Amino acid sequence: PDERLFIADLHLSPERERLTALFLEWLQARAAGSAALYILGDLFDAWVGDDDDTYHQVESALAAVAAAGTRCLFMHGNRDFLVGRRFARRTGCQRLRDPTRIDLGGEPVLLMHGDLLCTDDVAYQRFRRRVRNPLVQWLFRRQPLAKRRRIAAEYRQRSAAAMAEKTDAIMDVNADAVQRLMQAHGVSRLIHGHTHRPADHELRLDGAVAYRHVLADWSADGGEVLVAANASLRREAVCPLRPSAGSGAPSPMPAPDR
Ligand code: OKV
Ligand code: MN
Repeated sequence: PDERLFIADLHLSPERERLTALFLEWLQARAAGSAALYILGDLFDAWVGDDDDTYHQVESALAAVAAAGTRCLFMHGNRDFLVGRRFARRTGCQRLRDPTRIDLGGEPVLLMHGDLLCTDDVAYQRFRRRVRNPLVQWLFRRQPLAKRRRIAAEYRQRSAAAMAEKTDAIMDVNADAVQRLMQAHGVSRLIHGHTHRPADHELRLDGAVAYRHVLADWSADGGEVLVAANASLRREAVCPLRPSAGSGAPSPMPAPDR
Protein backbone atom coordinates (compact mmCIF):
# COMPACT_ATOMS: atom_id res chain seq x y z
CA PRO A 1 0.00 0.00 0.00
CA ASP A 2 0.96 3.66 -0.24
CA GLU A 3 2.29 3.96 3.29
CA ARG A 4 5.08 6.24 4.31
CA LEU A 5 6.93 5.43 7.54
CA PHE A 6 8.70 7.90 9.84
CA ILE A 7 11.20 6.88 12.50
CA ALA A 8 14.01 8.57 14.46
CA ASP A 9 16.32 8.20 17.43
CA LEU A 10 17.18 4.52 17.36
CA HIS A 11 20.69 5.33 18.58
CA LEU A 12 22.04 2.03 17.27
CA SER A 13 25.42 1.03 18.64
CA PRO A 14 27.47 -2.18 18.70
CA GLU A 15 26.64 -2.70 22.40
CA ARG A 16 22.88 -2.50 21.73
CA GLU A 17 22.58 -5.92 20.15
CA ARG A 18 18.92 -6.58 20.97
CA LEU A 19 17.90 -3.16 19.66
CA THR A 20 19.86 -3.77 16.46
CA ALA A 21 18.16 -7.16 16.08
CA LEU A 22 14.75 -5.54 16.62
CA PHE A 23 15.46 -2.94 13.94
CA LEU A 24 16.81 -5.46 11.41
CA GLU A 25 13.74 -7.64 11.93
CA TRP A 26 11.41 -4.65 11.59
CA LEU A 27 13.12 -3.46 8.39
CA GLN A 28 12.55 -6.82 6.74
CA ALA A 29 9.09 -7.57 8.13
CA ARG A 30 7.51 -4.11 8.06
CA ALA A 31 9.51 -1.42 6.26
CA ALA A 32 10.17 -3.45 3.10
CA GLY A 33 7.12 -3.11 0.91
CA SER A 34 6.10 0.31 2.19
CA ALA A 35 6.26 3.22 -0.24
CA ALA A 36 8.89 5.16 1.71
CA LEU A 37 10.93 5.03 4.88
CA TYR A 38 11.95 8.37 6.39
CA ILE A 39 14.73 8.17 8.98
CA LEU A 40 14.73 11.53 10.75
CA GLY A 41 18.08 11.43 12.49
CA ASP A 42 20.09 9.59 15.11
CA LEU A 43 19.70 6.17 13.53
CA PHE A 44 23.23 5.71 14.89
CA ASP A 45 24.46 6.71 18.32
CA ALA A 46 27.79 7.75 16.85
CA TRP A 47 29.30 8.10 13.38
CA VAL A 48 32.94 8.94 12.75
CA GLY A 49 33.03 8.42 8.97
CA ASP A 50 31.71 6.28 6.13
CA ASP A 51 34.94 4.24 6.14
CA ASP A 52 33.95 2.77 9.54
CA ASP A 53 32.26 -0.60 8.90
CA THR A 54 30.86 -1.01 12.43
CA TYR A 55 27.31 -0.93 11.05
CA HIS A 56 27.70 -2.94 7.85
CA GLN A 57 24.82 -5.25 8.84
CA VAL A 58 22.45 -2.31 9.19
CA GLU A 59 23.70 -0.83 5.93
CA SER A 60 23.05 -4.11 4.07
CA ALA A 61 19.58 -4.38 5.56
CA LEU A 62 18.76 -0.83 4.41
CA ALA A 63 20.12 -1.65 0.96
CA ALA A 64 17.80 -4.68 0.80
CA VAL A 65 14.77 -2.55 1.71
CA ALA A 66 15.71 0.02 -0.95
CA ALA A 67 16.33 -2.74 -3.53
CA ALA A 68 12.87 -4.16 -2.80
CA GLY A 69 11.36 -0.85 -3.97
CA THR A 70 10.95 1.23 -0.79
CA ARG A 71 12.23 4.78 -1.13
CA CYS A 72 14.65 5.28 1.78
CA LEU A 73 15.35 8.79 3.01
CA PHE A 74 17.91 9.66 5.63
CA MET A 75 18.18 12.92 7.56
CA HIS A 76 21.16 13.57 9.80
CA GLY A 77 20.69 13.72 13.55
CA ASN A 78 22.95 15.45 16.04
CA ARG A 79 24.95 12.24 16.50
CA ASP A 80 25.19 10.76 12.99
CA PHE A 81 25.73 14.09 11.22
CA LEU A 82 28.89 12.76 9.54
CA VAL A 83 26.95 10.15 7.53
CA GLY A 84 28.08 10.90 4.00
CA ARG A 85 27.81 10.12 0.30
CA ARG A 86 29.37 6.68 0.56
CA PHE A 87 26.74 5.61 3.09
CA ALA A 88 24.05 6.87 0.72
CA ARG A 89 25.54 4.95 -2.20
CA ARG A 90 25.96 1.73 -0.18
CA THR A 91 22.46 1.76 1.32
CA GLY A 92 20.41 3.31 -1.46
CA CYS A 93 19.25 5.98 1.00
CA GLN A 94 18.76 9.48 -0.30
CA ARG A 95 19.95 12.12 2.15
CA LEU A 96 17.56 14.90 3.18
CA ARG A 97 18.68 18.27 4.47
CA ASP A 98 17.36 19.46 7.82
CA PRO A 99 14.71 20.89 7.50
CA THR A 100 12.95 19.41 4.43
CA ARG A 101 9.43 20.15 3.24
CA ILE A 102 7.46 17.28 1.72
CA ASP A 103 3.93 16.81 0.41
CA LEU A 104 1.82 14.45 2.49
CA GLY A 105 -1.59 13.77 0.94
CA GLY A 106 -1.68 17.24 -0.63
CA GLU A 107 -0.55 19.00 2.53
CA PRO A 108 2.93 20.51 2.98
CA VAL A 109 4.69 18.99 5.99
CA LEU A 110 8.04 20.01 7.46
CA LEU A 111 10.50 17.29 8.52
CA MET A 112 13.33 17.99 10.95
CA HIS A 113 15.54 16.08 13.32
CA GLY A 114 14.60 18.49 16.10
CA ASP A 115 17.88 19.67 17.58
CA LEU A 116 17.66 22.98 15.68
CA LEU A 117 14.50 23.71 17.69
CA CYS A 118 16.26 23.32 21.05
CA THR A 119 17.49 26.91 21.08
CA ASP A 120 17.44 27.18 24.90
CA ASP A 121 20.35 24.75 25.07
CA VAL A 122 22.96 27.36 24.25
CA ALA A 123 25.91 25.08 25.09
CA TYR A 124 24.62 22.45 22.67
CA GLN A 125 24.04 24.98 19.87
CA ARG A 126 27.63 26.16 20.33
CA PHE A 127 28.85 22.54 20.08
CA ARG A 128 26.69 22.10 16.98
CA ARG A 129 28.15 25.10 15.21
CA ARG A 130 31.66 23.87 15.94
CA VAL A 131 31.31 20.29 14.70
CA ARG A 132 29.15 21.30 11.68
CA ASN A 133 31.80 23.76 10.52
CA PRO A 134 33.02 22.45 7.11
CA LEU A 135 36.68 23.18 7.88
CA VAL A 136 36.46 21.41 11.28
CA GLN A 137 34.78 18.43 9.57
CA TRP A 138 37.42 18.33 6.84
CA LEU A 139 40.17 18.24 9.48
CA PHE A 140 38.36 15.52 11.46
CA ARG A 141 37.81 13.30 8.41
CA ARG A 142 41.54 13.45 7.58
CA GLN A 143 42.44 11.76 10.87
CA PRO A 144 42.98 7.98 10.95
CA LEU A 145 39.90 5.93 11.93
CA ALA A 146 41.38 4.88 15.28
CA LYS A 147 42.03 8.49 16.24
CA ARG A 148 38.51 9.57 15.18
CA ARG A 149 37.06 6.77 17.32
CA ARG A 150 39.14 7.92 20.29
CA ILE A 151 38.01 11.54 19.88
CA ALA A 152 34.38 10.44 19.56
CA ALA A 153 34.58 8.37 22.75
CA GLU A 154 35.90 11.43 24.59
CA TYR A 155 33.07 13.58 23.24
CA ARG A 156 30.49 11.04 24.37
CA GLN A 157 31.97 10.81 27.86
CA ARG A 158 32.02 14.56 28.29
CA SER A 159 28.51 14.87 26.89
CA ALA A 160 27.07 12.34 29.37
CA ALA A 161 28.42 14.48 32.19
CA ALA A 162 27.03 17.69 30.67
CA MET A 163 23.58 16.12 30.07
CA ALA A 164 23.23 15.22 33.73
CA GLU A 165 23.49 18.93 34.58
CA LYS A 166 20.76 20.09 32.20
CA THR A 167 17.13 20.49 33.16
CA ASP A 168 14.30 18.86 31.20
CA ALA A 169 13.06 22.24 29.96
CA ILE A 170 16.40 23.22 28.44
CA MET A 171 16.48 19.99 26.44
CA ASP A 172 12.97 20.44 24.96
CA VAL A 173 12.08 22.49 21.90
CA ASN A 174 11.63 26.24 22.19
CA ALA A 175 8.04 27.21 21.31
CA ASP A 176 9.11 30.38 19.49
CA ALA A 177 11.62 28.45 17.37
CA VAL A 178 8.85 26.00 16.40
CA GLN A 179 6.54 28.82 15.33
CA ARG A 180 9.28 30.67 13.44
CA LEU A 181 10.34 27.61 11.47
CA MET A 182 6.82 26.48 10.63
CA GLN A 183 5.88 29.97 9.46
CA ALA A 184 9.08 30.42 7.47
CA HIS A 185 8.31 27.18 5.59
CA GLY A 186 4.59 27.80 5.26
CA VAL A 187 3.45 24.59 6.94
CA SER A 188 0.87 23.79 9.57
CA ARG A 189 2.34 20.37 10.29
CA LEU A 190 5.79 19.42 11.58
CA ILE A 191 7.30 15.97 12.21
CA HIS A 192 10.51 15.67 14.23
CA GLY A 193 12.36 13.51 16.75
CA HIS A 194 15.35 14.19 18.99
CA THR A 195 13.62 15.14 22.26
CA HIS A 196 12.49 11.58 23.10
CA ARG A 197 9.11 13.01 24.15
CA PRO A 198 6.66 11.34 21.77
CA ALA A 199 3.43 13.33 21.51
CA ASP A 200 1.01 14.93 19.08
CA HIS A 201 0.86 18.63 19.90
CA GLU A 202 -1.83 21.00 18.69
CA LEU A 203 -0.78 24.63 18.44
CA ARG A 204 -1.88 27.90 16.89
CA LEU A 205 -0.09 29.70 14.06
CA ASP A 206 -1.65 33.09 13.25
CA GLY A 207 -4.87 31.86 14.85
CA ALA A 208 -5.03 28.73 12.69
CA VAL A 209 -4.62 25.25 14.15
CA ALA A 210 -1.31 23.47 13.49
CA TYR A 211 0.30 20.21 14.57
CA ARG A 212 3.69 19.04 15.81
CA HIS A 213 4.27 15.30 15.86
CA VAL A 214 7.21 14.15 17.97
CA LEU A 215 8.65 10.73 17.12
CA ALA A 216 9.55 8.27 19.88
CA ASP A 217 13.03 6.95 20.56
CA TRP A 218 13.59 3.19 20.38
CA SER A 219 14.98 0.71 22.90
CA ALA A 220 15.45 -3.04 22.97
CA ASP A 221 11.98 -3.22 24.55
CA GLY A 222 10.34 -1.62 21.54
CA GLY A 223 9.99 1.37 19.30
CA GLU A 224 7.40 3.33 17.41
CA VAL A 225 6.77 4.40 13.85
CA LEU A 226 4.55 7.17 12.53
CA VAL A 227 2.59 5.84 9.56
CA ALA A 228 1.15 8.18 6.92
CA ALA A 229 -1.46 6.62 4.62
CA ASN A 230 -4.60 7.95 2.89
CA ALA A 231 -4.28 11.41 4.44
CA SER A 232 -4.13 9.96 7.95
CA LEU A 233 -1.31 9.77 10.47
CA ARG A 234 -1.15 7.07 13.12
CA ARG A 235 1.39 5.67 15.54
CA GLU A 236 2.30 2.02 15.32
CA ALA A 237 4.19 0.13 18.02
CA VAL A 238 7.27 -1.93 17.21
CA CYS A 239 7.50 -4.86 19.59
CA PRO A 240 10.26 -7.37 20.14
CA LEU A 241 9.30 -11.01 19.56
CA ARG A 242 10.71 -11.93 22.95
CA PRO A 243 10.50 -9.14 25.56
CA SER A 244 13.56 -8.65 27.73
CA ALA A 245 13.78 -10.09 31.24
CA GLY A 246 12.97 -7.52 33.88
CA SER A 247 10.69 -5.39 31.70
CA GLY A 248 6.99 -4.95 32.37
CA ALA A 249 5.09 -6.72 35.11
CA PRO A 250 6.93 -9.26 37.23
CA SER A 251 6.20 -12.75 35.96
CA PRO A 252 4.42 -15.21 38.29
CA MET A 253 6.10 -18.31 39.70
CA PRO A 254 6.25 -20.98 37.01
CA ALA A 255 3.62 -23.67 37.37
CA PRO A 256 4.96 -27.09 38.34
CA ASP A 257 5.46 -29.51 35.46
CA ARG A 258 2.83 -32.11 35.10
C1 OKV B 1 28.09 13.00 18.14
C2 OKV B 1 27.55 14.12 20.16
C3 OKV B 1 29.35 12.53 20.10
C4 OKV B 1 25.79 15.70 20.94
C5 OKV B 1 34.38 15.93 16.04
C6 OKV B 1 34.76 17.38 14.20
C7 OKV B 1 36.11 17.72 16.22
C8 OKV B 1 33.11 15.66 14.06
C9 OKV B 1 33.39 15.25 15.34
C10 OKV B 1 33.10 13.59 17.17
C11 OKV B 1 31.97 12.97 17.91
C12 OKV B 1 30.76 12.67 15.84
C13 OKV B 1 31.89 13.26 15.08
C14 OKV B 1 29.10 12.33 18.78
C15 OKV B 1 27.31 13.91 18.85
C16 OKV B 1 28.57 13.43 20.77
C17 OKV B 1 28.66 13.82 22.20
C18 OKV B 1 27.60 14.85 22.36
C19 OKV B 1 25.28 16.48 22.07
C20 OKV B 1 35.05 16.98 15.47
C21 OKV B 1 33.77 16.71 13.49
F1 OKV B 1 35.61 18.78 16.78
F2 OKV B 1 36.66 16.97 17.13
F3 OKV B 1 37.05 18.10 15.37
N1 OKV B 1 32.68 14.16 15.92
N2 OKV B 1 31.21 12.05 17.08
N3 OKV B 1 26.91 14.93 21.09
O1 OKV B 1 30.71 10.32 18.83
O2 OKV B 1 29.26 10.51 16.91
O3 OKV B 1 25.22 15.76 19.88
S1 OKV B 1 30.05 11.16 17.89
MN1 MN C 1 19.01 13.68 18.47
